[in-house]
Parts: sequence; C-alpha cells; structure tokens
Amino acid sequence: MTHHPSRRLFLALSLTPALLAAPARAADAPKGKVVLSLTGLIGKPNAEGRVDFDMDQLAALPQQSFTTRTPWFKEPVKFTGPLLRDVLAAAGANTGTTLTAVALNKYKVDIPAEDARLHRMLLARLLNDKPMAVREKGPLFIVYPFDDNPALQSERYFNRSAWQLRTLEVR
Ligand SMILES: Nc1nc2c(c(=O)[nH]1)N[C@H]1C(S)=C(S)[C@@H](COP(=O)(O)O)O[C@H]1N2
Ligand SMILES: [Mo]
Repeated sequence: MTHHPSRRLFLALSLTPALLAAPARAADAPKGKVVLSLTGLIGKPNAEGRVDFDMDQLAALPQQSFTTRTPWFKEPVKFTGPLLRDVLAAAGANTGTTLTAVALNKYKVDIPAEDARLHRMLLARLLNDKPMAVREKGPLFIVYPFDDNPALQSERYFNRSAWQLRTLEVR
C-alpha cells in the first residue's frame, strides 16, 4: 500500500497547525496606524513601492524575547518582538545586502542584511513586556542580542541598534 492511512493522518495533523500559525501576510494592508515601512528590494508590496506594517501585524508574527545588558539602561532589560529576519521575510525582502534604518529622529544607519541572518536580532516592540513610548526609544527598536556574544558589545553594533525605527530601506 503506497498511502498508509496513519501516515496520511500524521501528515494532515502536522501540516494543519503550521498553516494556521502562518504569519499575517505583509501583502495584507495595515488596518491601524503604520509604524514601519520597508522600501527598496521588497517582493510583497502592500502600498506603492513599499510594505507598510501596523503594530498588530508585527505582533501577529512569531514573537521572541531575550534579556540583555545594553548601553541605554542601567539594568538588563527584556526585549520582545518579531525577529528582524522574519519581518524581512514577511516583506519578501530576500535579496538585499544592506538595510538602511531611518528613525523618527532622522537617525540613519546602514545594517548589513547578513546581521539579521547571523544574529537573533529583534524588531523589539516591548521593553520589559510593555510597549515603548516614543520618548522611551519606541515604538520600535532594532536590538542585537548583546549578551549572546562579546563581539556584539561594541560601538559598531550599538550604532546599528536604531531606536524609534520608522523605515527600513532594503538595498
Ligand atoms: N533613533 C536613534 N537610534 C540610535 C541613535 C540615535 O541618535 N537615534 N544613536 C545610535 C548610536 S551612535 C549609538 S552609540 C547608540 C547609543 O546612542 P545613545 O547613547 O544616544 O542612546 O544608539 C544608536 N541608535
Ligand atoms: Mo554611537
């Protein structure tokens, strides 16, 4: 028998949750306030030449957390949000080599796209489980898992940690 019934049942059971848990497609237009736009080399635009996300869409992606020391806070803090690499995938941004982050305060920094593959960088939306106000470096903060690797505890990576992030230009 080529199609063993229990094997078919196993496949059905294992595939269904994966489909149900699929992240909200970036191709869906945001319903709420746009908090992040990806421009440039994006494969799934939901607006003219860009992908816009509202906070609910970012919260619907798989969430991860880590607690780390940072240059910005005296005590270690917990960050929560989607992995940057998952945000890029949701936007169909698979080909760029550089991400130019632009913040609400016009701060601008280039991040090698490779960093998002090498490190569990977060697009953090929660700080110690709470949303971040703009005056607390929110609402979105790109953070590296600084305590994973001493090499990340340097100006190079602190510079690439854009808080008040508003736009990622994929180049
Ligand atoms: N939005 C935003 N993010 C930023 C910056 C900034 O000015 N604005 N400064 C960067 C730099 S140069 C460093 S070293 C770290 C720490 O900056 P801070 O000490 O001004 O917080 O944040 C980085 N992220
Ligand atoms: Mo800096």
